[in-house]
Amino acid sequence: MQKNWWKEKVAYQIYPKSFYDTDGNGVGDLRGIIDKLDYLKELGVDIIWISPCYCSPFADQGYDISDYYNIDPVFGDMADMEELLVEAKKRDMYILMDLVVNHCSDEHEWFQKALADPTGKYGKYFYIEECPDGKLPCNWRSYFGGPVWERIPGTDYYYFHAFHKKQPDLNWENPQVRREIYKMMNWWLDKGLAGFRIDAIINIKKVLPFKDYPADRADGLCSIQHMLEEAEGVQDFLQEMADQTFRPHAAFTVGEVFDAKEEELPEFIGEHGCFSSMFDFDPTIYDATECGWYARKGITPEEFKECCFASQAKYSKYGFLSNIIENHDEPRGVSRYIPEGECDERSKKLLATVSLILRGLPFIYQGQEIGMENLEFQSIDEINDINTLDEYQVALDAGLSPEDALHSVNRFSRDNARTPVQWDDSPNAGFTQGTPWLRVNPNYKTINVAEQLQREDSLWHHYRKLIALRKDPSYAETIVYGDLKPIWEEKKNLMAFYRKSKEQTLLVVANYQKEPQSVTLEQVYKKVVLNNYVNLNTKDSELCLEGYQAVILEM
Ligand code: TEU
Repeated sequence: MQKNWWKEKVAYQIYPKSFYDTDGNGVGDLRGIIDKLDYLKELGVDIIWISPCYCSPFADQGYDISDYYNIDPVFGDMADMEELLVEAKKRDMYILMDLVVNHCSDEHEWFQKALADPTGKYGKYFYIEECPDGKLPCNWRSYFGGPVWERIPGTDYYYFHAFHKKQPDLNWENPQVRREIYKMMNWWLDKGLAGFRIDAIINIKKVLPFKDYPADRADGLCSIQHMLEEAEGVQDFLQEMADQTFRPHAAFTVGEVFDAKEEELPEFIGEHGCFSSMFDFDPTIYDATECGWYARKGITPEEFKECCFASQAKYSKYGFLSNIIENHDEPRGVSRYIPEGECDERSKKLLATVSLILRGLPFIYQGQEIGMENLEFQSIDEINDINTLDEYQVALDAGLSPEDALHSVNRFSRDNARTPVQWDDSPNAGFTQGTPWLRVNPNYKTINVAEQLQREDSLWHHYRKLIALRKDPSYAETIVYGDLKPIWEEKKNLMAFYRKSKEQTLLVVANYQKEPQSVTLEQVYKKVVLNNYVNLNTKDSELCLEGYQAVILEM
């Protein structure tokens, strides 16, 4: 395995709207990130990915960009961004921005010009088709509901949007569009960015000409998935992008790549891959269905374990994964991967242990380090996220009562992860002096950063120790570059694996249930490296683990 500086680091995702508000407008800001850099440094974070903070009308919370070269005033200005880059550098930290180039906002200048002249130069920046008889060019369903086509008012022209209608797709087949995008990326990299997280990137390649696939719901539309499976040639664009931008800057990049086929992995993350790394989404999509969120059944500890081990086996042959248990599009990891009613600090520490010691680069999502949980939204009016609002409608259309529909979408709502970070137990969890843009989880009185910082045995300190272990010269080689080998896979609710380097073997054993469970070690251990419980009960070679106990042993 090739060594790279970034493999030895730990990354952290900031969703700026909900991180820390310094000006009292109820929305987090760049100065808030600057204020918290020392906090993140203390935790052990090196790489920070900031979700979009460019100018945006916020139809999709900033994933609809109207000006790639400016900061939205709600977050501050370019001087703040420049200061953030300088302050991060002083602390040996690296800033990644979110690269959202499958689409822009309908309020972007390019699209405004396209609207004014659909067949002109800027019309060709997008996918615009004339449909005089109103028959759409294809029957694909947009990710946020309804057809991917939207009529340009007062004309017979329709434009394509894979996501919301305020997110028109950029036409990557047009070399001029690609040049504009690379120019913008280089402009940012020259400013001192370490790299990018790359949004929804598989979608840039379309099967053309547009055509129908069999409908998969009563709306007569089909999932875009069918098209993505057939599309070929995304690598031509991505390799060109890497040559023109990332490679000359030696940038670090992590791709949001869903459902890559195994044979494509070398092109994504191999030695000559277009990206440094990509996220492992296999556990997050494990129970996804074509019907919608309401029909998802959730994931058990056994299934989570199988998923993690399968990903490790699949990706590790080709490159270095980025591991997550949550992000801004997912429910909170502790609410999803710990069975209902069993979520407490010990089980949260177990989840932290198994996910941070897997092979790959850990990305911690803001608030994960204190175990922030899902929020049970009381009414659909409390939901801001367009994805959730659409899935609520899908559930109603499928015949669920409003209560059941709300409950079913609550479990997967993207707003679960977007509630403000709980800094302390003062009003609004210390996130803002104003009115927070999204409801604060009322459990902030007990789950907050201030309380966990001062308590040595808190989840926060457990994360700090796990991160420190990854960097400790006595263990780093094994944890970062070592092989991963599962053991006792057949034992129910036990997640255990070896991490091995030439010189060293570590064993992670996690009892993923509330009842105690025992295992017989294959060899004696030298040392308990980390334990989420006060002691470790051993009888000869037998380990007797308490419910949700997780240990790391040096063999
Ligand atoms: O997400 C891409 C994506 O495929 C999402 O539709 C994802 O499947 C969904 O959010 C899960 O519920 C990226 C961003 O991460 C997301 O926040 C944006 O909404 C989306 O792109 C459009 O830019």
